[in-house]
Amino acid sequence: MASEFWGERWANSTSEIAKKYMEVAARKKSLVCLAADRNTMAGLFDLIDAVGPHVAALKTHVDLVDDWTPENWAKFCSAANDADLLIFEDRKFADIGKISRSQMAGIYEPRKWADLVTAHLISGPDIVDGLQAGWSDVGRVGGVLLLAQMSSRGNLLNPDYTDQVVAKGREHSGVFGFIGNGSRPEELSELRAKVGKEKMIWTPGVNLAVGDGEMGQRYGDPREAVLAGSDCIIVGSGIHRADDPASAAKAYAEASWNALIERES
Ligand code: 5BU
Repeated sequence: MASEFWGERWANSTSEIAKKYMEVAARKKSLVCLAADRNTMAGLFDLIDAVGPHVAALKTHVDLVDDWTPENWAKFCSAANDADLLIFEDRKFADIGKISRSQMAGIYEPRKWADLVTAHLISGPDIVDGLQAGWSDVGRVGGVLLLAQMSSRGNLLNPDYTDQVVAKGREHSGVFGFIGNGSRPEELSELRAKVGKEKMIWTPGVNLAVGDGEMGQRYGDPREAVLAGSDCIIVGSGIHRADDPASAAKAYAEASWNALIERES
């Protein structure tokens, strides 16, 4: 079923997790990853209950939850799995391979619950092997999203850096895809041309209210991001700060799904 909607992305994909994501997205008719940036466990549970049916993945910052405990987190992850959501820890790893592997353990132990994590390639390509080794240490598989662009104003990921990240990441089976700048469709189209047809591009910096956000964040339109080559719009405050998060999530789901159909037809 997913193949009919995802076209060349499905046909070219060699990643088990990318296929899982495309299937979930097709079941829910949503290319939305909710940035679940709430700082209490209760707030996070409420979000899953409200928006679970309308989003395909949940992006977490595990270290910003004030009342985090391993037990509560395990329950939260199991609720996310029950709601058919991929779990994506936006940890932005950046250290050498060996340390990144160790950081997949530690107190939070993302190797046990995260399907996806973000990483900078600033320290070199061994970071991807380190993160993959972290998952294999507990018999799991996961995917790395490399930061090829960022959504924030004045970031230092210039086009030359982006090119190098893409050139190295494209060839690595442990790389699920790339983070692109959802606020600038023209930059995204260029990124898609460099990435090619196979790997995913996921984009933060997306909001139905286009423009500048808080503290240097910038927002672009969901439909335009998908048409420019994004495979998943990462939306935070547009959903979790809405008066009615469920209706907001539904609106983002429809915008993203309709854009995928438009893009592939
Ligand atoms: P917002 O509320 O939709 O602005 O939340 C955006 C989320 O995406 C937030 O969790 C950031 O950490 C994350 N993000 C981002 O905004 N821009 C980036 O370039 C990257 C991640 Br990478």
